Amino acid sequence: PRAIHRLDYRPPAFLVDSADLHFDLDPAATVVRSTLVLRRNPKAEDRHAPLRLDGEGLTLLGIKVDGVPFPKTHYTLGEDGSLTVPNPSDILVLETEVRIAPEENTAFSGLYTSGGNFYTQCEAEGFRRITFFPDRPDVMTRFTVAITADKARYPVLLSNGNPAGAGDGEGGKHWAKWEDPHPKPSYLFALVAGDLVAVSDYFTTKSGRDVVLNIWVRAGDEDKCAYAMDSLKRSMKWDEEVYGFEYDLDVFNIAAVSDFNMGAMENKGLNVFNTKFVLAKPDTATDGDYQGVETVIAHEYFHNWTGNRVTCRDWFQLSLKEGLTVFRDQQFSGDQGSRAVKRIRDVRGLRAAQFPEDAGPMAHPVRPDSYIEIDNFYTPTVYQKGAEVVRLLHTRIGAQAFRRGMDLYVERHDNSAATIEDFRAAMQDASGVDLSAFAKWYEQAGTPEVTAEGEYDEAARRYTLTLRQKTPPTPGQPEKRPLPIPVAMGLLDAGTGREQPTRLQGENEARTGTRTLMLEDAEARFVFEDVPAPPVPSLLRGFSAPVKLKGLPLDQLRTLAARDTDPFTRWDSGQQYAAAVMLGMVAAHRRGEPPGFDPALAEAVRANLAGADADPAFAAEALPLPGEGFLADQMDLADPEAIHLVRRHLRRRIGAECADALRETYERLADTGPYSPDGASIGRRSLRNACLAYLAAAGEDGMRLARAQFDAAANMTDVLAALSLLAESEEHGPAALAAFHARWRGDELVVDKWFSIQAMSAQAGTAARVRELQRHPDFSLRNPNRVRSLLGAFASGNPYRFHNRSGEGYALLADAVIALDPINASTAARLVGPLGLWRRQAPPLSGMMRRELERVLAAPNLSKGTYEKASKGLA
Ligand code: DPP
Ligand code: ZN
Repeated sequence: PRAIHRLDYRPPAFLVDSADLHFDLDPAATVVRSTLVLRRNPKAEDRHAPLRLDGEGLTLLGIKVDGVPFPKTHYTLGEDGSLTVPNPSDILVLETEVRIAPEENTAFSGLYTSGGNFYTQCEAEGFRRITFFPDRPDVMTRFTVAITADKARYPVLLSNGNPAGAGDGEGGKHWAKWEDPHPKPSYLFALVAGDLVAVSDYFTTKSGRDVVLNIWVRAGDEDKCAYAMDSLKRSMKWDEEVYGFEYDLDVFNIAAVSDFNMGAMENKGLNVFNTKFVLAKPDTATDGDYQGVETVIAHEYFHNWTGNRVTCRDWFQLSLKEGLTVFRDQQFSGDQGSRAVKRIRDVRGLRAAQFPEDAGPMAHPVRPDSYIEIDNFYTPTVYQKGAEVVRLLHTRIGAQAFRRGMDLYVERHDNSAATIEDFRAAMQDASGVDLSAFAKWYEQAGTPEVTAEGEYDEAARRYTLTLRQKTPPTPGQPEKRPLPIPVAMGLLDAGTGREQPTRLQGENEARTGTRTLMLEDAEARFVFEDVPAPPVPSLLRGFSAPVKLKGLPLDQLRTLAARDTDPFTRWDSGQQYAAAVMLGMVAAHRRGEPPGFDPALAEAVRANLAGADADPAFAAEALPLPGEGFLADQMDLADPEAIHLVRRHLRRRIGAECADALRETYERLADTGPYSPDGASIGRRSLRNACLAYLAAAGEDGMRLARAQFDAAANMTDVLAALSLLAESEEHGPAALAAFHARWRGDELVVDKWFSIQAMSAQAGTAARVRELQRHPDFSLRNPNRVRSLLGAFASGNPYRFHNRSGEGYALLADAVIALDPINASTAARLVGPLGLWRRQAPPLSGMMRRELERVLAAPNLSKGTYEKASKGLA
């Protein structure tokens, strides 16, 4: 397989002024007729370039140019499936008729069937599996779509844009026509057809237009759409208020499908969603699911302006739309509830997924330089780190200038395909701030490490803070340059813990509250005057940059955890303190010494519970110990077993020492009244379940409490929290799991949870159990949600048992990847990721992982996506 390079970008030879598509739908043989009005691109470099249209797996039935059948001698069909016209005229009308087989499409890219209905997924390169087209995002076209299908089997016929007619045809068929007035790239094309029902509502835009909102689901799921609809309306309102972005069609359709490779897709006017991010009701969906629905609905809606109206020139610019849109959905979710708690959760996610990626074999810049399979680059780096980089710009120029920059960006690039440079230029021009140094954040992979050193001069009442940065090498980038790093900070008085005003040398007046220092070079010194006593620096408030802050002394972390004015730093300092203690215990364990116990950890839990009423959601974030992945990430070589044992030991010990306070909080927060997914209620449930987890870790009393909660709870959040604890118990686990399955076997999203809980169990037999579960009648490799719920959860969510000394965890993952690759390559390529991180493990684990990766690479006819992941993992 060949790599595509960013610097090889050339403008397209031809543009498509309009595309008229006609679909005659049939699961086994759908016929697609396309009429393209093509025109040579005045900006193309080669004025005589051939016309090349992408295609993949299409059976060509007919072809005409300017209304006349086109002889075979005038075009060629390439081995890759493409169609080339070597000597086209500068303007031509190309008509093609092709046949495809949607029911055989198990890759869920292009047009496919699921549960008897038709759906599409075209990002990034699925449209070429539907018809011949220049399938690249910088070709923006006006589409009209006509769909013909059997009326009884496919009563609903949807595509992008506005409805433009419908009627009955012959032989029990009917048709519908859709017109999208906005030019768009082919990756935003969508078609949905089948037996679906709509939950409908409307939204009045700021200029007074009524937009019809429909969520299309299978009959029986109508009662699970309310939260998605509510989230959609709030998103539409928020985008008008915060960015001035108004919706631009008469109808906004969302269709939910249970076979979907990703979370959701922002197709113009017709979003297609994984059911996981639409369907929610209290007895089947957890608080986390509700938050996922809100976030993803907002994210896809926000793409209407950042992604659709202004799209990406090429796929190397993917973060232009994804980083920006994640940033926008994070702002939105923060505005719906607690900004601090939202920030904590987002940073937790970044550290869990993006930091390891940035330290592994697939490390790549936010704007990558090359790829073999673009599907492999829908990554935490492009999305989450991309959002952090947008946040850096926002922090640097301020909210008002950022808004002016967005206005300018859209004014300049509406209805066109832009680059990351274009975005930065708009922000720079609107703010008047030179942002050129920030380009490096898009170009350089790896997570910078920042260290701080403070020096207090008592006589001069002067405090000197030295900040240093260093980014470790990543594949293909051995040398790293310093990046501009905004460090939001303040100084606390070490004695009282109170925040001090700060005056930097050269400033006339002291400032109160958080200020931002810019670390632009490898090292910078900041001298603070009038500092009456040695201070405790509070650094990286609000996580002002996606870096690792290292080496703060334990006593300072404790002061910050107890006293800092910034909630993020308070939370993070507590986690960093616990992590440092736990890593010390891991080292002791490896030396064969007893683990010991730091009473400060129990004190912190008690203090947290005592103050929990002020902000239960924050307390719920602060209560649990840092996760196993976070700890592993801070070791030169991970030791998943030692980490797990230390963490389990501590949970048990804290659970026992703080039992009274935990129990008291648990009982005080008992849920009364109907379920509500608002932030405060979620916070109370999270805190209560965090207490329960400690109590259950401490022993049988807690387990009985979990059993009672499992039996009595009326919402899935509480049921599942209890079940995950019971599943760790040989006594309670089997009965609870069986009862859960019997109750929910008809609900596929809940059955996914049943698989995940077992995959994430710390019990000794888990790897064998995961193998066995692949033969369960409810398991199927063909459903991506099911694959993720069992195999993804095991490999990414259960480091202890995935890294079983026997190696059986690795072998079962490799087997699954090899079996899945011919069915659904893009999901297989995602699944292989954890094996690529073998360098993080010590022998003999690393060698076993490597051998499984080699076995994957040796599989015949490997897809290019899985090849890319496996080969880069071994390189
Ligand atoms: N573009 C989708 C998203 O919204 C994923 N393909 O992230
Ligand atoms: Zn997106």
